[in-house]
Amino acid sequence: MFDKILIANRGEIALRVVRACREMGIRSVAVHSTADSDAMHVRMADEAVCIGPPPSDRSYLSIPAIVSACEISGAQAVHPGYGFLSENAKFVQILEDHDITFIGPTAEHIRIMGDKITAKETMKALGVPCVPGSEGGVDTLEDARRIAAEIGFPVIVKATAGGGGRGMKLALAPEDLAEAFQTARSEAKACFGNDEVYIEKYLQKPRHIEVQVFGDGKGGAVHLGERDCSLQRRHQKVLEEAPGPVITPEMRARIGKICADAVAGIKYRGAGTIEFLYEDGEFYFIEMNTRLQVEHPVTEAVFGVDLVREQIRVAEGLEMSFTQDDLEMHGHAIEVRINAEKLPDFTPCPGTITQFHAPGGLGVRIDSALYDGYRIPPYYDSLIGKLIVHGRDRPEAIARLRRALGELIVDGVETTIPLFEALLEEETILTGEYDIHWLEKWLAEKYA
Ligand code: MV4
Repeated sequence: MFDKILIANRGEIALRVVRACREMGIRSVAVHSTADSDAMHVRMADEAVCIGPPPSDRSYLSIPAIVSACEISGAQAVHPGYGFLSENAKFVQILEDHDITFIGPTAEHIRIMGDKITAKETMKALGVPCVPGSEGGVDTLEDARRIAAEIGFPVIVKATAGGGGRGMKLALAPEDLAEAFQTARSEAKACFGNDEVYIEKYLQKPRHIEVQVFGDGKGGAVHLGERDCSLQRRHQKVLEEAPGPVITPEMRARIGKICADAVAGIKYRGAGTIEFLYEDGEFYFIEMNTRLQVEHPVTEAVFGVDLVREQIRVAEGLEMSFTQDDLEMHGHAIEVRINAEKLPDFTPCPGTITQFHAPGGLGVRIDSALYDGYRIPPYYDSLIGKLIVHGRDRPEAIARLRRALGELIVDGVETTIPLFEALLEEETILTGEYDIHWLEKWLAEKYA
């Protein structure tokens, strides 16, 4: 049993992990940059270690600084949260070399899923439906033309080292292919030091549906349904919900079993997310994330489980505390991301919080590291909190979200709160009939 866990992160997710540790009777160690000395995660953890100056590459991304903090504090394990070092295979390898447990999957699984071609080949071999496209990488324009002709236009050229929307080029018609292919390759080389690309059929109006999976690392795995994360701006999620408004129980059971069997097949350990594009009743795998995600609370709400607690359990070699048969989905949950950003351009807006009031009541959860007088540093991500609501059905969750947004006060900086108030007036949001392009189109019209 771990008696001390170091949290290699900051903000609301660091606090989220502190809370799970405390409930499990495990001591928590916060790490922080000099910009975060007064941060809530530092105050709430049992101990704190300063790991460097404000820039992330010298603090939260510094492997030597974090390994040293483990040695100083005597932490036996590291929870990486999301972002930062959470999907860094080298970090996991180095922790292993120091006999420190990484709370997450193996370095090998992170490596496989980090290379998008290998991820897709692995998933395809495990029976997961994928977007039609090239078998592996495409080296020449000649091959690109042949494959594109086979699958039909439009096609998308993606960097194997990309992901999350980075390193993609669209070719609507044959005459666009040469440029898409060449630019994708040269940008991939410049951005990732790896020019390998692959080609897929471009789906024109899909939804982004992701399946939450969880493995025990010994060949046991479950799924915890899906989240619809189609509401994005520039590949940043804005609002997420579970279950997906258009996913039936039969579809959930079918794709869920495919995903659980796939991760069981590779003896995956911990939390993972299998991302799909969903169009005309079909799921198409695009990527797998090997971390806990920002939006995990909507899954926790509808399944009533603590995913961080389970991550810690399986990292210790314990069994998961539930089986697939134990898991029952209840009601509907919605998360909105509160960012310190100024609309309509979403410009980051660091500054001092002059007043913070969190909403409460039945079915309302706030994950935030804010407090009155908190100074948001300019160095990090602009996410300052998440509001998660849960209701017996989608209309009840929406009513609760509207009510909770009315109670929420974040003064001193501009935030995305007004965006959600406006979205809740939209028929498309109320019916749930949006796709991945709806939000950007709506923003362009509204703020034209
Ligand atoms: C696609 C696609 C259409 N067809 N792949 C963007 C992020 C990365 N995870 C994959 N992405 C896409 N891949 C094919 N074959 C459209 C997107 C995409 C997108 C996906 C999910 C959510 C928002 C998006 C916004 C633009 C493009």
